[in-house]
Amino acid sequence: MNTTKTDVAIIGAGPSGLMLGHLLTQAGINCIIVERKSPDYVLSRIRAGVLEQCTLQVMEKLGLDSRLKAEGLPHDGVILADGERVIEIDVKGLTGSQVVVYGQTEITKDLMDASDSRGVMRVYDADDVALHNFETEAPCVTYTKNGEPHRIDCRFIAGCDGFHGPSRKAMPGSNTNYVEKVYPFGWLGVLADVPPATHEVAYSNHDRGFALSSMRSLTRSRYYIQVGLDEKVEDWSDERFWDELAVRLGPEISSKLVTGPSIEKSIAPLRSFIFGSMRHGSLFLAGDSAHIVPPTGAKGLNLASSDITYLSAAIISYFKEKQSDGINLYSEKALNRVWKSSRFSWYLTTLMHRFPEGGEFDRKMQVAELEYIAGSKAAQTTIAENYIGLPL
Ligand code: RFL
Ligand code: PHB
Repeated sequence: MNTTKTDVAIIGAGPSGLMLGHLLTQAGINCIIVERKSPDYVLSRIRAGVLEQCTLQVMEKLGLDSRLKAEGLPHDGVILADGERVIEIDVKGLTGSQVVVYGQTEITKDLMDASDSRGVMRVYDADDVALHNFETEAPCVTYTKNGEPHRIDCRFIAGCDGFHGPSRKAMPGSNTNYVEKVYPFGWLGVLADVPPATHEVAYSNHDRGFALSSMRSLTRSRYYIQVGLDEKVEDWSDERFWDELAVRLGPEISSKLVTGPSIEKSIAPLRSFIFGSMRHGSLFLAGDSAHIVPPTGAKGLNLASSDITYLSAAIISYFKEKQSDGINLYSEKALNRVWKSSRFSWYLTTLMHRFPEGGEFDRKMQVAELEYIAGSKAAQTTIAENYIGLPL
């Protein structure tokens, strides 16, 4: 057995694990990130695109925001539509703040590219990662690499290993201590090198179902449509996707729709999941390992950033100032924000999708609510302040 000692063993090299690894290393705290996949695989996952201030602040604190500042596209508004009407919400005017469109893949790349020069230790292609003794103050993480067994002894373990990783599964009550809502549909997403139809992100609730217009750059678009859980990607040719999208976005937005060959196409199910506790002894959960939100509202990556902001401060204060308040309050503080973001994601999901069991009454309520939002500054302000992200 090859044994190493460090302060914090971090499981998972997605955005949560990399942000935490960088913040701890910057503060002079030793850590090692252990990742199951290869660097190329991690970078090939197409996911989030809308960044709140809390994510921007992490990158700024690390001094890794030069590309983000140069290439990220600030968005001053967001659009809600119902297939006919287009409601433009002036997010900047109502809140004084903005979101920035910059792919999660780019954030991950920026963090990965700076890891070696900053001494952020990472192990990729680690198999059989397992957590031990985290009820004590001397936990450890074991894994195998190229068939060789390894062990990392540490003071804390940070479970940043996403929804399917081993950290939450190792927690007591992993099968019972959670609250979940599974939605009866998924999102079929397409990435294409065509100019976006809207500059602002547009969420549309058409009679035929939900559609979303988003972008990664001025020449790369990201679109989604709501599909049934039994749908298969193979059944959606590019042509069928573009036709359906155009109808659901409505005539005004789709008049600016430019189509082209897809470069990625996949279906993601929608669910909300919140685990009851983000700490047990020396083990902390952060990001998707502790909670999942449906993508409506773009909160997932941003919640990972707020978790990491709280967790890094707590761990730094523990090592540097010998203070335990931060680690003791971490779970409560992080979950407080998670619930509020989950509420907004649920609200927007409920408002903007067609539910198979929903009858005419539900549809009329959605239309009435959109009508109300269109005419109410108070309603638009509520949406805007949630969209830019609630304060930390
Ligand atoms: P990740 O990104 O899943 O990373 C977890 C890492 O842990 C590794 N891992 C393991 N490592 C070692 N041993 C094991 N046994 C392991 N098991 C797993 C994994 O390989 C992986 O590298 O979680 P993290 O870091 O917490 O980050 C969370 C975000 O990725 C996620 O919340 C967002 O992508 C959600 N999301 C969005 N969030 C936003 O803020 N804005 C958006 O616009 C947005 N759009 C989206 C999204 C997620 C989507 N999908 C497909 C889930 C759009 C989509 C379609
Ligand atoms: C995206 O650009 O991928 C995106 C935008 C807004 C969302 C979800 C995903 O709510």
